[in-house]
Amino acid sequence: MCPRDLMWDSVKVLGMISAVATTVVPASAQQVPASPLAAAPADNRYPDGSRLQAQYASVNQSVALPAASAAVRAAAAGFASAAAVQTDLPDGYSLLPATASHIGAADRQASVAPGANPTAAAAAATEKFITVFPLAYHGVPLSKGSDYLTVVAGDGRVLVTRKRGMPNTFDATQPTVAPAAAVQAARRDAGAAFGGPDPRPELQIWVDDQQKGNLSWTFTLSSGAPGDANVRKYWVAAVGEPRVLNWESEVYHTQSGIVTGNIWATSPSPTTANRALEELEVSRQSDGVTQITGADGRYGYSTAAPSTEIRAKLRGPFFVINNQSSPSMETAQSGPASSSVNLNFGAGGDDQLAQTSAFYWANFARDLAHNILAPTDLANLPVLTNINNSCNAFWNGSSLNFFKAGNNCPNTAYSDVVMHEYGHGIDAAKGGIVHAGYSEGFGDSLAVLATRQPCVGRDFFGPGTCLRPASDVVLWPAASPDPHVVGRPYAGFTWELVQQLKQTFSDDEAYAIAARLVLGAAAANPADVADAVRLSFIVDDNDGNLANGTPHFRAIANAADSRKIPRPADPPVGGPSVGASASFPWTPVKTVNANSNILQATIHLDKPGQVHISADTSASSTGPVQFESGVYNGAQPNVVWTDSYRSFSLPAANQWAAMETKFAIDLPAGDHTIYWKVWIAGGSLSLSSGVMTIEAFEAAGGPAALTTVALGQNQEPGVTVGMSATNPTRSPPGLPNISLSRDDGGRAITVLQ
Ligand SMILES: [Ca+2]
Ligand SMILES: [Zn+2]
Repeated sequence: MCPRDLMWDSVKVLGMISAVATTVVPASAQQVPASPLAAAPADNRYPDGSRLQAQYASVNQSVALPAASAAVRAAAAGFASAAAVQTDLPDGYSLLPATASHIGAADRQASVAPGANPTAAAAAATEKFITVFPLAYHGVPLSKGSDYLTVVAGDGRVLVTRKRGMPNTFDATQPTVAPAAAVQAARRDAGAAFGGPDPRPELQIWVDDQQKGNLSWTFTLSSGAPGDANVRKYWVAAVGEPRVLNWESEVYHTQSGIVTGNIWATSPSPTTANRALEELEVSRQSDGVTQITGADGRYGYSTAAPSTEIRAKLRGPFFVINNQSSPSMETAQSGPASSSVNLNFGAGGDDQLAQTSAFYWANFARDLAHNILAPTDLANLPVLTNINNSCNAFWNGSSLNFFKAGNNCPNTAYSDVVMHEYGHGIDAAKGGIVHAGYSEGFGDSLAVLATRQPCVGRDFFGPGTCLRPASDVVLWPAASPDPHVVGRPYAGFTWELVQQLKQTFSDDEAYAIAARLVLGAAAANPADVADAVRLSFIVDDNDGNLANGTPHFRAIANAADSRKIPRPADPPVGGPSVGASASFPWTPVKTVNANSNILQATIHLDKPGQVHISADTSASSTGPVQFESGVYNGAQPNVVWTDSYRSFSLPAANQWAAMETKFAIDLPAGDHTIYWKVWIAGGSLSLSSGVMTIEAFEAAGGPAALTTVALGQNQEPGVTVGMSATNPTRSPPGLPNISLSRDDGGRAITVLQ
């Protein structure tokens, strides 16, 4: 007999004993043990079978059991006893199929007939076949607990039968309440914590305390979150009003609690955060049974045990901390089953915080990527912390490895770095690392998506420093022997993708969509950075046709364009266009001698659109002068959209310069007043007739289409350009200082000072 069968047998024996005890001992005389359920929260309710009337009988009847294997004999015992008791059933009742449990004797050879020798006879006396038949009334199953028990000895004698929970009256066998109405009633009763997916109601007869049969819809409501303890089974009347007849908690806990730990929330620092630790294995000292914590750090045992100790290491189904500088952290807490036994990894100092932080952030990364990881992908991954080295971390094909602090670098077992290294692990698990640059960029992307900020490697070279900001504009293809540099346009793409999506979606939605697109591409094993971007369009597509766009085409396209990564062409524009214009005549001559808005026109957009703006005139002066021009949808005279910014000079008096700007930008729905600006100091311009035309087109490929990232004039691929307004470019005398910034909508603007 295999161990599994032994387990099964012992469970059945226990069940048998308790069933007998409830009827033999009068309820008033029962000793009430300290039940582990006694401390169950008030909003849990557990079934109480004692409300059902049971009738035991001794039957002097034998059934024929074949000389065969235990399984065959058990089936025969069930079948034969069913036939024997069927005649005993009241009108309308029927037995539903059941499987007999075989207890109390070793399995026997098929060739040995029962009673053939003394050993076999002794075995037959203790051997029993126990069958619990569920019941139906006119084809409708009765709720659990209403059943018919037969106990058959190994020699074929029917020892005991028990009829339980068999009503004499029934309210109906045909429902008049719709299943959806029953679910609605239960949802009202259960509240928001059970607002998970819609259940599939089934008809059952609920037997109430008065032993009356009530036709009901039964189903389970839950929060829908895995590992969540909010699960209830409902019975709702299926005739008359859909009232709740009964509900029960379906989650059973004995020992339960939360596992937490102190971690570095960002980079290593003396200030720590206490967080729940998910996917961590706890072990119960009394029986060695283990449980895994859920997303909120909760664990709960479903089998009873006495007051005992709960122990945990920083290990679970996905990650196993293997500390290199000292024994790996452990914690333990003793407590009774009736109260929460909470464990805390109270880490202090680099040595311990590296362990808790690596564990926390590795599971965070796993969670972020769970949609593309099979349960066996990267399971039981060793995480080596406090390796006696400094300023680096690595993925080695089968483990994550983090170094101690030293040489002015922090301990590397912190969020950004853990994300980056696990990114290599995901890349390896999804078809292998086929492009080193993409792999580095994907690791950085994962860090951006997890930490929701652009710096990968915060405080790496000291407080306030950043190893690799994804907000840097590093253009594709970043030619470098260092794959970390080659990957930078991809991290930039991911960062910009989030910024683009945030124009239309909430932060949570934007990060969720970006994660889906970036991780979906990773699952498809990209050949390189450009392939990964292309795959994000494919992941986003909803009709197998990239040529007509994808739901988030505009955002992905703008993100790709921001780093000049090749991408599928814009879909053709099918939508309407609108236009607006404004002009001034050649006479009287328009004169400008200070920073001014020289024309304005308003355009109304029903929906986000791409706006093309063209403005031109001719300018002359009475002496040498330099001036700037541009357009913007705000009146402040010193701000223009960066791509509209133009510089001009008139080297001598009475010459003419063509002064023009042509520009395109995506703008959100609404009214936009576009101002044409001139910035001049120390001179005067005379303008011939001028015109500004504005045309807007329905944005191709869906909404969100907003910013284009500004690129400096001298920018080369692979060169980083600071985008900070606090970093003004000092211009030659006579020209304004200009700086690059972003307006409230995230669009690139140039500020003249
Ligand atoms: Ca499509
Ligand atoms: Zn790397």
